[in-house]
Amino acid sequence: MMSVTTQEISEIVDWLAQYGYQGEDQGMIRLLYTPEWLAAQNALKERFEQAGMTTEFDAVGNLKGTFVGSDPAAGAVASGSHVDTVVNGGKLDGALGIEAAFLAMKDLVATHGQPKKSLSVVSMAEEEGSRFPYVFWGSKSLFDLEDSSQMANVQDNDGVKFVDAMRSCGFDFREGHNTLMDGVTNWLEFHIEQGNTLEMEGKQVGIVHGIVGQRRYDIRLVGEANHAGTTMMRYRHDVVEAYARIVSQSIAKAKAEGDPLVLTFGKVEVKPNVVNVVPGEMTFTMDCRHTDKDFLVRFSDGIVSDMRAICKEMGIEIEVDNWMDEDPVPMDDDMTAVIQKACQDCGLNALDMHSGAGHDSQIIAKHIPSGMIFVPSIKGVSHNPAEATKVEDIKEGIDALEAALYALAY
Ligand code: HGY
Ligand code: MN
Ligand code: MN
Repeated sequence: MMSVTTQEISEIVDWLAQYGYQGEDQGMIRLLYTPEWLAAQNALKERFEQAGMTTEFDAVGNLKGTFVGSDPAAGAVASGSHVDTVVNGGKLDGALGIEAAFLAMKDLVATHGQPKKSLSVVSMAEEEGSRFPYVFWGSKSLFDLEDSSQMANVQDNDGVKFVDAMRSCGFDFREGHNTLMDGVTNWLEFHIEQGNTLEMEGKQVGIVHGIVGQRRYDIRLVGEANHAGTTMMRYRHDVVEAYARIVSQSIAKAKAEGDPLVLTFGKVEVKPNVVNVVPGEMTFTMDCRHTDKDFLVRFSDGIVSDMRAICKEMGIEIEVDNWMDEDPVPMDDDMTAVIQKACQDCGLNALDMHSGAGHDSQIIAKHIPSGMIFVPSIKGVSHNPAEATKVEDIKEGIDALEAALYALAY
């Protein structure tokens, strides 16, 4: 067993990356319901079928490929991740989880024949929230949790409506129960760590015991656009000054709290964004994460009230939209034990750790016993064209994935 080769890994990573790769500097852009997204899903479907899998799309565009098991009553073991990327991301975030599951399952069937439980690889439609302000659209749809009423008027930065983009790819809102994950008894997600802990600790794989909670916000400030030359400083309602005070004060508070709290102001748009105009309006985002739910709520609520106080003092209006609020989620103990034994059997030195990144598994784990395997990210870099993992590390991780899938499905 364990004969997935580094050549197979390199080939499939570059093969799937062709759908949305923008070159070395721009990296990957494969956003939900874009032509490159659809091409990737259809190419995966074809590749799954060529390998002897049955395939199925659900209403919104989640794809599943299955090696059918000998005992239909025994259910299925599923593994996979999300096919969408961030803007200017890497080739591995999400995609590698789909590729690793496919290669591991294909090798298991080639080595051991038909499994008792079916083996299913899932290519989730969307996880990042990079095109539309909604995350986990794919995994939430699997469990009838997606809120389609929230999407009716949602559009991307170019004004393309979510509904139109979805229907242009031949998909639509779900009607009734989503059956794609019916009968799945165990879930495993293989993912790059996206941090530098494994590299710093000299470990080959990470066994994830829990995923952080995260809260994401869109914030809008309205001050007063004015002449940069004639408006004295004391008469200004300058939204960028307010933003600068908010960000520096909030980041200082986050640093004072220390790990594992993280706080990010990742996106900012200023209007009119002109050199000689005092900025009158702006929107920006905030992303706050922690492993402890109560602390996350307390800290992030505190930051929002600080924002309001600064804006009140400066005579600036503020609107806060907390559009994402996901709890920290533990992985299943039995699944973690299966992964630990698989790593031991493969002679890998594993690290028990939490995930600072959000993953589909934090949605799936609430419905199906779930576990995650991490492989190291070189220099901890991710969400960046330079995102990379040594192919030998990926192979060792897939060995552990394969051993875990064998223990669960044969
Ligand atoms: O943002 C995240 O944590 C994930 O990569 N979507
Ligand atoms: Mn990501
Ligand atoms: Mn991811």
